[in-house]
Amino acid sequence: MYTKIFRTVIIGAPGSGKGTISELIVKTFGFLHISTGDILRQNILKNTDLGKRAQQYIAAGQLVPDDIVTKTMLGRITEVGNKSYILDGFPRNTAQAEALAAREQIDAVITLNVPHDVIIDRVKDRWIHAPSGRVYNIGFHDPKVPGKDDVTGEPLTQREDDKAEVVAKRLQLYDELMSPVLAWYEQHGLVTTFSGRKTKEIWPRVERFLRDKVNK
Ligand code: G5P
Ligand code: MG
Repeated sequence: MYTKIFRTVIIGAPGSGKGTISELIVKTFGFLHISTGDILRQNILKNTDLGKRAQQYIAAGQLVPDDIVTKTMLGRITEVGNKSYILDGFPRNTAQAEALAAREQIDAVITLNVPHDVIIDRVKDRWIHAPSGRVYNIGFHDPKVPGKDDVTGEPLTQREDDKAEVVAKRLQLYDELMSPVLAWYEQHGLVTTFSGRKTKEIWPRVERFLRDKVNK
């Protein structure tokens, strides 16, 4: 679709809409969506070694150890090769950001800034199709058939880490660990922040921003 390879990172609190905006970027610009959370959940579902190691951390709202995540994500980036992509959920702390910077030249960092009260309210209604990573939300993006994935018809599930007490922990961890990462990307002039309470308001601005960038 576009000739220039464009490497993007999307950053935002849990439930801020990273997955939702990434899917819109996939549909509009043809970038690949590389989501750490989706990869980890798929591994849990398949009961792989990675899944077995990651499960307890995810359920508790803690980060999966850096060595496992970094190896997995850099491996995935290698597999992807020379294609435009959007990284969702990686890097998640300074060590991961340094490991990524040593390997890849990132062109833009998109930051989603959604108030915590909005997030707490919306994750209660999140349903996912874990094998594909497709995300739904009751009243915002309903599945065509209640409780079923639109594409496969398989049952939807709720995420174990969307329980209120785990969400609170994830939000706190995000603020603590991502501030230095964002500061580092800001120093490099890479960050553009999109604030709002609704994806409907945020997406048109992200789309315009990316269109300008990829057309340059
Ligand atoms: P994840 O999977 O990366 P988080 O915590 O970063 O998880 P999450 O929860 O996946 O982020 P999101 O992708 O930002 O949120 O948001 P989303 O799914 O698109 O939107 C949230 C909900 O709101 C959806 O139901 C959506 O339909 C709905 N929605 C969107 N827009 C609107 C709107 O305008 N209105 C309404 N009403 N609804 C809307 O990470 C999970 C865990 O994996 C591990 C950690 O344990 C982490 O906690 N992990 C890592 N560990 C170490 N290092 C890493 N790099 C790791 N990455 C993941
Ligand atoms: Mg997500």
